[in-house]
Amino acid sequence: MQPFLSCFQVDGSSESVDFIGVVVKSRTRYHTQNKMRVLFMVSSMVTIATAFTNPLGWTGAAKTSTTTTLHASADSGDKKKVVVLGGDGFCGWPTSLHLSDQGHEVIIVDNLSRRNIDNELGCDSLTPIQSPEVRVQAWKEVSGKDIKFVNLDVAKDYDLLVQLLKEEKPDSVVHFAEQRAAPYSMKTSKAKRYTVDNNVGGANNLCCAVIDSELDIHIVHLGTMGVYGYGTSGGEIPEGYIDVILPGGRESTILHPAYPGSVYHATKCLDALLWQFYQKNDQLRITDLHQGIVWGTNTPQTAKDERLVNRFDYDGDYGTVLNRFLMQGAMGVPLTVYGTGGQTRAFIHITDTARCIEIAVNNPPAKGDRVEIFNQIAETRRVRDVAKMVAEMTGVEANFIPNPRQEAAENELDVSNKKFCNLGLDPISLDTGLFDEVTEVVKKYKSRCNPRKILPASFWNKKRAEECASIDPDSIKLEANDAPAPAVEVTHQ
Ligand code: NAD
Ligand code: USQ
Repeated sequence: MQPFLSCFQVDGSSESVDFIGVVVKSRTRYHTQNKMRVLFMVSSMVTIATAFTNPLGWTGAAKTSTTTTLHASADSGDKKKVVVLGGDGFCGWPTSLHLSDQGHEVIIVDNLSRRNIDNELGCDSLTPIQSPEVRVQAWKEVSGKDIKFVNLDVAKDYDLLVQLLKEEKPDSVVHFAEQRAAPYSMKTSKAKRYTVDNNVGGANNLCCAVIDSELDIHIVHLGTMGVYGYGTSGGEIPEGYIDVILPGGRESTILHPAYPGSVYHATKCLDALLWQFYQKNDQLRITDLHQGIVWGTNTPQTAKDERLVNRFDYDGDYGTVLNRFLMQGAMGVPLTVYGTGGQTRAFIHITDTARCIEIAVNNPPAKGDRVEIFNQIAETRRVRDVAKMVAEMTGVEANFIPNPRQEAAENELDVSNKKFCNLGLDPISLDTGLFDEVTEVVKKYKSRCNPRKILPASFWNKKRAEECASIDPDSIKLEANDAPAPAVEVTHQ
């Protein structure tokens, strides 16, 4: 059998995928969840709450605990201790609050690199996010629940990571702590190298740390739909694995071929191989969530107090398409549709992100099971159709600008999300009613917007940069009277 990563070839610029000697036999082999696993748990916990900041740097009440967990798996209803790596970020913060709200014990780990990248880019969240210390204090006041915060670099502070796991003995580690913007990952050689070092190094460190801790910790990783790529795949994309007939008629089940569209997406493909290896070699229990584009701002928990507000990225590097369109519509700026807008992508609301993580935490694979893979999406939509929805709602025009990305101009996307639905998720769909929540947030904080940051600022290659030379960041101006800003040059591809 050929190595997994060489199971495809790229047909020049057409972005089609051609499997070499691999015939897709059936699109989905549903890996049945054993939802009724018997649970045996003997837990002894010694908790010493102290008011100091410990050597790992967390704030709030520090705890030393010893927990002996004798069960291999658990179903819903079981309260867990969860370390959330990247818990200060857009997905990590609301997920941490949701888990805490549901009665799980949460420890956030974050090195605040995302806030530092904002400084580097001269940008900021549209919403005024508070420091981690203020955030956890506000949550304590609102909910009565403690969340610890640990400032640690998952990709660099290996010994501290092992120490944290040994001391806290979590049931699960949810891993959000990666550089997640495709445009930023394509910005410069420095950004490409940082993205690979940070993301792949962090994933490898986490596996090594779980092994060194000698604890049976379930890893839940945030992957991406982009691992499958956006060449039209000719059918429904299954959840992680496909059944194939190899040359010679041999039947096999393999990881879906990887087809990344950016350095960032490539790191998620590399992560996926690491999960496969460490599961096989060390029987680590791992769930990889192939998530679509997250939209929305607040969740029921972050909406409880202004100090809990979630971050909102609107800039050309970190802002994602639907939230950008909603922000542009609310500000009267023409919507920045790249190319023809024929790109079809998967979407999920931020509230469902948090719900999915809890479902994954509550349903770990058994020891020895293959890596569990879920497609974490609600639905798929074409970018120009999303633009049309927002344009109709706001009265702002869609502006088709040259595409800064090397990607298929048009693609179909049909994705299975049966596993989460079978485990109880009733996903929120794109709904103009919910768009209001985002536009209200945008209007509230519009004075914080820097219009120079709205247009794309990272280009996939020299050709794309040349094609985008007409894009002038100064062409977007937010008038005091809210008049729509002048459109940038329109180019249809
Ligand atoms: P984010 O950048 O807002 O949050 C990531 C957090 O991780 C940040 O707070 C950052 O400071 C932290 N971090 C990064 N590297 C770290 C390191 N080495 N050590 C400690 N902390 C580190 O991103 P997000 O939108 O919340 O995404 C979270 C995860 O979900 C990412 O892995 C991303 O790939 C995945 N994801 C996001 C989306 C989306 O639309 N936002 C969609 C699919 C998947
Ligand atoms: N796009 C526009 N106009 C914009 C911004 C984007 O037309 O103003 C287009 C892009 O060209 C692309 C599509 O919209 O075709 C999606 O772009 P995006 O920035 O919303 O999403 P992407 O770069 O794929 O990355 C985001 C997250 C990433 C996550 C991924 C999930 O930043 O962390 O992994 O969504 S997925 O796309 O399903 O792989």
